[in-house]
Amino acid sequence: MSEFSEWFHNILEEAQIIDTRYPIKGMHVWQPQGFKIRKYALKLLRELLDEDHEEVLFPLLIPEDELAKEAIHVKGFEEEVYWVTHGGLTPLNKKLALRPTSETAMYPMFNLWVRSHTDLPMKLYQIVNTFRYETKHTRPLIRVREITTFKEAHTIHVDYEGAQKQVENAIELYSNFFDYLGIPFVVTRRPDWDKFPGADYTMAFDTLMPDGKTLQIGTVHNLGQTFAHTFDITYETAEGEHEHVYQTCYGLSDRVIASIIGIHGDSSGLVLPPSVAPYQVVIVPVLFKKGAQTVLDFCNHLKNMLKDNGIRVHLDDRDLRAGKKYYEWEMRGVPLRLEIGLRDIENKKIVLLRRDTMDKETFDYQEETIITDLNKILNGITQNLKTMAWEKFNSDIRPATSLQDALDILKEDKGIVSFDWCGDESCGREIEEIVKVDILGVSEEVHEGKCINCGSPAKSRALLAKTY
Ligand code: 5CA
Ligand code: ZN
Repeated sequence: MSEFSEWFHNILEEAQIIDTRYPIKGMHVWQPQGFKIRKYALKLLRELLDEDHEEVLFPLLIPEDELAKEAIHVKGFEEEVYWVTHGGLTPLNKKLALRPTSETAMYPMFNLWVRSHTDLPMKLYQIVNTFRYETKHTRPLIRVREITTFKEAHTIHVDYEGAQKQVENAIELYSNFFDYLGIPFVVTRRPDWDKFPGADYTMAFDTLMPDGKTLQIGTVHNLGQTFAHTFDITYETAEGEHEHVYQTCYGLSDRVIASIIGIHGDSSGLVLPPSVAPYQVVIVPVLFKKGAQTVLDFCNHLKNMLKDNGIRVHLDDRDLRAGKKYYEWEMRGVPLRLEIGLRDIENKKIVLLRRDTMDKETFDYQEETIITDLNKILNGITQNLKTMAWEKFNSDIRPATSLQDALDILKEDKGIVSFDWCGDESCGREIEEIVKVDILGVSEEVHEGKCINCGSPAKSRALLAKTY
């Protein structure tokens, strides 16, 4: 197990995020702390999606004939589908699939729902569990067989431009989401041989985990009219003609939580952005016999004030050594710790520890401004986490001018290698063969330069990395 992998497993257990001992491979239990992080991350995403999408909920089971309708799609998923074959003791006359994703659950209904051009665009999403019988090595939150938090959006448009525009909108929406969480990413267009089964093209978000491997944390697919033809989803134009729709879909998974934990965490444990921290502030009273009640009263008063102002706060008045409490809240990633003793109250001071920098400072306490002051610090933590993560990320993207160069970088420094590429599939596969890692995708067009492998004119800048 790599050092990071060991750290990751330990922290999931110690911080009570996920229990991996459930007796089915690739299926895990969300524990209370993990569930809260998940809940707040979902809240952020829902706020973004709800601006112009509507939430729906489809059944888990998909009839075999619907799943099989779209040939390319089913081919892509056939080895990963779990099947329900019986109802009790009775064999079902039609097998039912546990959704690996919901195109084939939703699109037969879209066929019924879409009538007129006035119904479009239609932008729907659901947050559900999906099941994939992954054959690659499973890892908690990163590669699971029950994706417990699959956020899938599906949109329908009258024309190709509408779908293409929506791909851009979705990229912007996900970029904002990852920005709130301080997760750095690159967006690339996946090579054709690596696109979503049934898509015209796939745009993917990748981040870097501390072990130097990239993690695909989201994808946006332009489905063109493939599924519209398969499921005969049509609308009536203003002129009374019937036309097939254009579609997109995009999704995120439990990997969002994996990247928050992996990217911001440090040797003392979790470091949580305030937006998803179960507790944003923890108050630890420093108690001695003398004045203990005064300190507790003050801490309670402060706690209630923070709570009334929407800050998630916890007062840790357990009868434990302060050091033990500090260790625990650091490990759990609480962004801000306030330590308050009798002397501090008398001097109108509090001691404040920032989890992101571990800086301790003594802070002037003023009843009138304490909320604004703390919110300012919390925002500062959010910003700083994002800045630190992006700095690290950017320094881990290195240009290569030859394949040997790429090999050296991948061996020594890991991370992402950028290079000029002709865009040709056979050349791309050759590159992957030689460097033994995947081409993530192409990031931007280039107008000069030669392909790193075959020497023909390069079309774009592409990225190579060892992936999860
Ligand atoms: N229907 C489309 C859009 S929702 C779809 O299924 N796309 S996907 O296959 O690319 O999955 C969306 C995202 O889920 C991926 O970008 C990846 O971040 C995540 N994901 C895929 N498989 C797993 C898995 N086994 N465990 C955790 N996350 C996964
Ligand atoms: Zn080439």
